[in-house]
Amino acid sequence: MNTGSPTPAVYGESERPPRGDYARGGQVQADYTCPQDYASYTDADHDTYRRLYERQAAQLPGLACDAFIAALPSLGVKDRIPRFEDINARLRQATGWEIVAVPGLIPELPFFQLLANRRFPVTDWIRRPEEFDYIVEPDVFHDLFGHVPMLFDPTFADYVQRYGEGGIKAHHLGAGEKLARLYWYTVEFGLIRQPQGLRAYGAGILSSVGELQHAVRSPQPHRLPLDLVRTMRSRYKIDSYQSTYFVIDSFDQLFDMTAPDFAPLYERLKSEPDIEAGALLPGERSLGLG
Ligand code: HBI
Ligand code: FE
Repeated sequence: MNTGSPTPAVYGESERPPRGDYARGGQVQADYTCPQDYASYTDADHDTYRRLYERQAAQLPGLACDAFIAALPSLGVKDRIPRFEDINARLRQATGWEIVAVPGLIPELPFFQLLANRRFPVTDWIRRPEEFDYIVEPDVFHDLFGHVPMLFDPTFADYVQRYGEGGIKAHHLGAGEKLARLYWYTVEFGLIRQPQGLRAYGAGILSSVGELQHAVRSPQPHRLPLDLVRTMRSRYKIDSYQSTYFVIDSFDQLFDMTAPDFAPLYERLKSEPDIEAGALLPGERSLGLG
């Protein structure tokens, strides 16, 4: 496919055009997947990955959830960017998921369709050295390190597939933006209460150098029990740490709460106003730490 001027529905409310080469000499398919352009990685790119991995892996204990820590070694090599096919050999066996390369952010519907088919889109390019600490758009480090270990957890993996199926329906009902907020507050920025305390399972937290401490330990942000309507009403910021996180008790809870048809929820949401990022409703109280 040749998408000269792609207009993906970008993460959150960003109006920048997405980065990444969506033409690639005709290598990008209609579903936005493409071969991982492994030959284009420079030594500096591999070094960026190695340093990001090392720094992030060092701060996981006590902050990342058990499922994430257990599966991280399944990514394989840590001193260079892994080949997606090598990860797929293990991932297919574990949960039947596979990762597929994409040139960057893709539109909502093809994104949902890939998830519904247990194919997780992974951006193949890596950030520039000057973006080492922070990048707004997902790159290969965010997508691989942040997302892929959780896809080795069978219940979480089923949740993401179910999310994709729900996304296709939401898209056709005009509710894609509302449902995207559920993705944001779970898959990207979710917290889980484990017996030992609060831990992160969201990829945006787990791949961020500063947000891991902020999300799990700082007294600053609000932490609320996950509620479908509350999350789907909640706006979010894409260029700062989150000011509100939603907490689950188990991945079974996440899977079970997304079993019902969401169509009645979308109807209800039409008469419930959006909530600004970080705002609390009357009567809401933040959960304690720990
Ligand atoms: N594309 N590559 C990529 N990665 C995403 O996480 C992504 C996307 N397109 C759309 C999208 N996310 C959103 O609509 C989700 O937040 C639901
Ligand atoms: Fe992400």
